Amino acid sequence: AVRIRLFFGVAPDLATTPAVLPQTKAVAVSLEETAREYRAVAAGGVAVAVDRERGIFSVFRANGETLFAGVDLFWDRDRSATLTAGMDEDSHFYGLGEKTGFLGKKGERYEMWNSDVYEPHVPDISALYQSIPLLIHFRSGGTGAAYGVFLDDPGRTAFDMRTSPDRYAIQSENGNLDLYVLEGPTLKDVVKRYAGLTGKPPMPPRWAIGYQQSRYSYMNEEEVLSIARTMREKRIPCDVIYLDIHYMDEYRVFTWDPERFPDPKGMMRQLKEMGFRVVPIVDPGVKQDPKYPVYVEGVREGYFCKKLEGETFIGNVWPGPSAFTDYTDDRAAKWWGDLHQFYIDHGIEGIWNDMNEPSVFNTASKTMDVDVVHANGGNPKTHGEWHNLYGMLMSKATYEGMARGLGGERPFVLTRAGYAGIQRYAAVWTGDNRSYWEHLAMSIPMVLNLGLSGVAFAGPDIGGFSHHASGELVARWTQAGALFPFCRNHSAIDTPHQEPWVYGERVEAICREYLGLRYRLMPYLYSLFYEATSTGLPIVRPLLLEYPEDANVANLCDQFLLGRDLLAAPILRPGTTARSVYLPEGEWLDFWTGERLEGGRFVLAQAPLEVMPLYVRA
Ligand code: MIG
Repeated sequence: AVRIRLFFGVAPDLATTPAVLPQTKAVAVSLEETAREYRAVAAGGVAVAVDRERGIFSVFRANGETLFAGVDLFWDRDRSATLTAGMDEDSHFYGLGEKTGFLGKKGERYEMWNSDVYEPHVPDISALYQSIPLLIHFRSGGTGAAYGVFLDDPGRTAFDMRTSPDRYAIQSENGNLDLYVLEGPTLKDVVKRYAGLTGKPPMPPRWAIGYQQSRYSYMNEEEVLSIARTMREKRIPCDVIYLDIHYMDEYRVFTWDPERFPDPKGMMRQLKEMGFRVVPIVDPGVKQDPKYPVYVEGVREGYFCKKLEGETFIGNVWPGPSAFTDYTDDRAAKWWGDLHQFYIDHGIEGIWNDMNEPSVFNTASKTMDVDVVHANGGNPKTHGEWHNLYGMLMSKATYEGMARGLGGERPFVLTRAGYAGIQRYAAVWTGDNRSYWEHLAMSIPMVLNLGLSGVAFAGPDIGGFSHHASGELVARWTQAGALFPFCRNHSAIDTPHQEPWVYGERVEAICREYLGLRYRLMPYLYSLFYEATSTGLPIVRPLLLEYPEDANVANLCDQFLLGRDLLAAPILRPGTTARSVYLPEGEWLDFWTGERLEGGRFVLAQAPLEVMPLYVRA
């Protein structure tokens, strides 16, 4: 990779953001100067040429092939910056983390600004909860060369592959062009190089790879225990039950509601006997309450975010007016992490971070004011500059605090918001989707692009969060979701319950069978998680990643690979009992019947409600 820093006027802070791991390998670079350009050539690696007059740059491979072909570079009066680079009809774009739409991002424009989007996630929504400013440019045909551009700017940025037919644009509102070009040559190499830059996921505890059941909210001890017992009675394999915001005392984090959960230790003991883990939600907002020790200590020690003029930033969230920890301050982050001893003392080993964009109810921006200052160890940043890092640094503090308290056991953290590098600390779920067939279909490209963007451990709310799910939708979504890296059914308050048994015996049996399949595949899944920790490659993959030369798969995202060897083709529409499936070159076996099928063609798969078409590479 090569890092390129472009700035207007005063030289900026050259430190990297916390997204990038310290790089230790020294590389010899030779510099050449001609009348037109400066040229830097890394031994055996890439070369960068900078136009002396216009500042425009291009990046080349050692063999002279052009990767990033700079076209234009300018700053507006408001100091926002735009950089454009060449593309053509063979160009395809991937990555960008958690975005709406299909696998291929050509013809789209997206922004990076972590946002709590309760409205339906439709193609018009340009920013969701995660911001991963990694764009992968892949050219089909010919050499099939791929490279990545990572814009390490945690402020508001945009990627525009729509407006012009022959160039794409990268924009930064803060004018902060801190770019890394990742040279490939293959797509897999880009993904691996990006992992070398921003990190690989740690191995999760095995239970976190199991099926997980959630609800906003299981309202009290009795309800939690009855869900657990029903799972066991009905032999639905399940490892985890979630506690949403009602477990807390008036939404104060690190507390229990004394009426709903009068005996949390007793409840935890019973759940443990039945083999369940419990993952409680922890939001960043700390209730402003002079009788609440967490708030008082945070104010006294100066751990909360402050406005430029010095007063604590207070925003309304579930607990009412609340303060927000400044996770860029190491002391504050350590304090927050250590507070989790409260949960560890109850036998809890996993934490669910929500609302950490951060989402704020009463500000016009729906988030923290952009003039809040993050201390960042004496190198302060405004919230406008570092907004997209807030959620990741919360999950980092949580992960590290849990690791300190768990004495060698692997912690599990689930997060809604994140930035490049989030994979080092947390799994990601894709937020408030809906019980729409369209959202089942969209969950596949979303998880696939998250995987290409470093986040291997991801998944949607199976069955959909808001709106009412039909049994047929829950059956189909569970079939697909059983093979997603993160596998959790979750539903919103005021929607009908969505556990596998609420739609009658047929749907229940289908859920049992497919969640059972997940557990039968556990050695394979576990190995894929291990592979992700060592290479950074995703667990579920677009066919494109394994068959980049196959023109049929460039935007194929109604089917996916689990690792290299299993191909799933879920049903994504109601009342559908057959579908076409593309089998890539080679021989494939129908997982259910053992029938041998020649690849490199479309086949018609029969798929009654009990069947999700599934194939094994011969
Ligand atoms: O304002 O904690 O995305 O999963 O159930 C809503 C309640 C807050 C949003 C999360 C959702 C969770 C809900 N939360």
